[in-house]
Amino acid sequence: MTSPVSHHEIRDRFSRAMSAMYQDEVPQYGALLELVAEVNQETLHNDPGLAERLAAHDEMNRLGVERHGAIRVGTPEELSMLRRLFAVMGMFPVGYYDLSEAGVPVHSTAFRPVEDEALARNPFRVFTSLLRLELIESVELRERAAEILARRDIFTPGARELIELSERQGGLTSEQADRFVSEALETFRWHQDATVDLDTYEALHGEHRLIADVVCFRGPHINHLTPRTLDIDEVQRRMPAAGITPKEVIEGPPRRDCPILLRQTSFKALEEPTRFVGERQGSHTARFGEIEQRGVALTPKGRALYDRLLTESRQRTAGLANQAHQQVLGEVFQAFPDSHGELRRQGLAFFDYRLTEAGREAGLVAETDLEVLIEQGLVSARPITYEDFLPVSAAGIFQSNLGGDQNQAYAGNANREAFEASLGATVTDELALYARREQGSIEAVMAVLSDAG
Ligand code: OOG
Ligand code: NI
Repeated sequence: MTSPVSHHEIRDRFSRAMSAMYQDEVPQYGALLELVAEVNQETLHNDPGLAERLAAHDEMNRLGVERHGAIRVGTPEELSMLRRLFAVMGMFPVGYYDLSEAGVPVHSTAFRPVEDEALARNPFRVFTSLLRLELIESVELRERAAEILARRDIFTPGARELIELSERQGGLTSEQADRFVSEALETFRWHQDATVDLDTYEALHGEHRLIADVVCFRGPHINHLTPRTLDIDEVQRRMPAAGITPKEVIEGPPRRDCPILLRQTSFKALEEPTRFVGERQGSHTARFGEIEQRGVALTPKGRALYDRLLTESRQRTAGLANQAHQQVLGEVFQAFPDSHGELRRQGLAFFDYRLTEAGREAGLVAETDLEVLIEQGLVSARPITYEDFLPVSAAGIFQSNLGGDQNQAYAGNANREAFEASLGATVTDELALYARREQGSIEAVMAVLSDAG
């Protein structure tokens, strides 16, 4: 093959193409992008320290291009082919999310780049859910849904060919990559025409709106795209003036000096005219917009504390509007240390350790305690950004866009093995990725400072 392009280049082209298509399909998403860019710019202007940190941590480049999207598929074949499609772009399944507990009959993973340089280049991720037909109670409906799904092919012949070509050649040329992007895009496009009649749609919808969304259309339309903001509270506040109706509360942890994990909010899904088989008109709500603000990745110990505090806050926040909700969350999260030093010393968050200039000039030193080395100015510690998702928040996003409160838990619980069997691969444990990155950075620092080098 002559001059292949990198997987990262293909991912970058694809994420731009997706964003352009979605702006075209959902004009409110374009308005949201403008608002986010405006607030990001103001935030950087008002906080030069933040701007410096982002630049130093290689995060400034990605800020403008960063986004995630979400899709839902119906069968193991669809999921495993998607795995191969995303691999062409250097995106791999990371994490397993069970949403059945929150009353959403799916389980999910996120396809995303894994390596540092890949994330810095373009961290595009796609939250991908597989419908769990086995959770549908009515046998008749379950069989009906399976039958409908078995009849569709969500990939174009061109996409299938180019995926195989990429696997055979170990990559694509620039021209092939462009064709791949436009063929792949077809899988995620919105279709106004349902593949079923209105009665079938309504029967599936009655079982769960999500089932109708997955089963009744030609493909897994991208249901939202999510730019990254540096100040989610401000974007939420300004949404109404920009003509966008936000979901009631921001999901995730409260505002803090040292942001942790992920905060998210979205705008309500649009009601879209839909044509059903038999020429009947109806509508379907599927697509929305979302924003996210990312903070530091937590260790298992930090995550346990987060989960505990979130659970503790749930009763107290139930039914509250966003401002009051955030206030209560803030109070409960007083118990979560809010300085990088404490997060490190208590082993709550992951950091990337580097030698400072003084550290590089220091030669060999006897000290091996990282905290002391940091105090001495020889080593610096940067928070590692959380690149993944949160099941409770994801359930909140699903729910607000499915409308109503169908949040009765399903009896069938997490089933990672079944998901991996459908995927045709294991999912990478996200915590192991952060731990490996932190450990690697410590070893690199120590190799230079101590005799080990
Ligand atoms: C996915 C919702 C979850 C997130 O950011 O947590 C999600 C969906 O609605 O398909 O995108
Ligand atoms: Ni999302």
